[in-house]
Amino acid sequence: MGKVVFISLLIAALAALLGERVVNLRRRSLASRELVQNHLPTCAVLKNLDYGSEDITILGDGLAFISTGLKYPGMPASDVTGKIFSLDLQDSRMKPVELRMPRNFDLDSFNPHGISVYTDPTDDTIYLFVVSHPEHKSQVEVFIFLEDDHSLVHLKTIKHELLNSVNDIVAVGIESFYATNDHYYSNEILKSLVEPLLGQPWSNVVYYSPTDVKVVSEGYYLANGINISPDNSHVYVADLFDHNVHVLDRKEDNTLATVKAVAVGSLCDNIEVDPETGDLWLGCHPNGWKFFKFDPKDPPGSEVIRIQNIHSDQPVVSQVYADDGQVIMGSSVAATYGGKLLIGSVFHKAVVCDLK
Ligand SMILES: [Ca+2]
Ligand SMILES: [Ca+2]
Repeated sequence: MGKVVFISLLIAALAALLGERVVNLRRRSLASRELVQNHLPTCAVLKNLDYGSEDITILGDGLAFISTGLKYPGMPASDVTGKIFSLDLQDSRMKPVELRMPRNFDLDSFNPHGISVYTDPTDDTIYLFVVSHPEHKSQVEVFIFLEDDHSLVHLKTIKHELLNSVNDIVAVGIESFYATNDHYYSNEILKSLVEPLLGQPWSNVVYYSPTDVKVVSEGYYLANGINISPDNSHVYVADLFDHNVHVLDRKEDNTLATVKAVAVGSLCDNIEVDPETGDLWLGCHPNGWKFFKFDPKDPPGSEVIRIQNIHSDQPVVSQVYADDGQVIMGSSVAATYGGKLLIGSVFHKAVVCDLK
């Protein structure tokens, strides 16, 4: 019996076995509500970013890094190779600039996904960590950013068996980070067919340093975005399918302890944290059916959600922006600086809006 036939039979058997439970679980986790438009007064589409801008992060001086050209199984993708752009939010021209990549780096297989920046407090060197999926595998590329030269210097490639299906990372040192694995399996068929059907909470968070690699939090349906509080005491993880942002307490040994989950009512992707207010900004998918079954005639929408006072008894969750897909489809990230809101997407455009 061929492998594909066997897998198909296995899926059919599992579907029959789990039946209604799976259908109900999927229906709940994919959320099919209709979106009411909630536009901001002034938004503009950013130039040169037509093939996704899955993740964005902004330095303290308003310089944003943007990953583009992600090829993710099941999502529309272009033939354009992956790139990293920067955007100076202090410059009113709002023009993204492609960063020059090192000569010794394999650009053809570069498939950038989640990103994170770490500034070394001892010498202000800026380290850019990028999740990449060459041939749909997962690895983390570490670069140094040379601002005057608009270029990246490649330092190293990090691979590990625990980093099996990485979505996003948050760097906590020049060689250490937390990463989300959005799936349990690495194999494409198991990952894209069997795992979604079973709908089990097998996704996790891994801590990585050169001397210590371990699973530090588990039990997620699809752990996606990850970020850290401005004082580095708490880690936040967005579970796309349970519609929560999980708050985790960071221990001395870098393990994470669950504090609480904050309901966001949407399929939230990446998380950015405002360094001054500590507010969380989330790029979310309001309708999972439309997002996963992409149809340009009935496009997936976009939604930006902010969480204020997340550590208080009553966090405030509010929708800041919503679009039915006419302006931007499949928003995956939202980041703010100086009254501007940047919204990026998995495979579509990026826009910049005035918050007021
Ligand atoms: Ca990120
Ligand atoms: Ca993501």
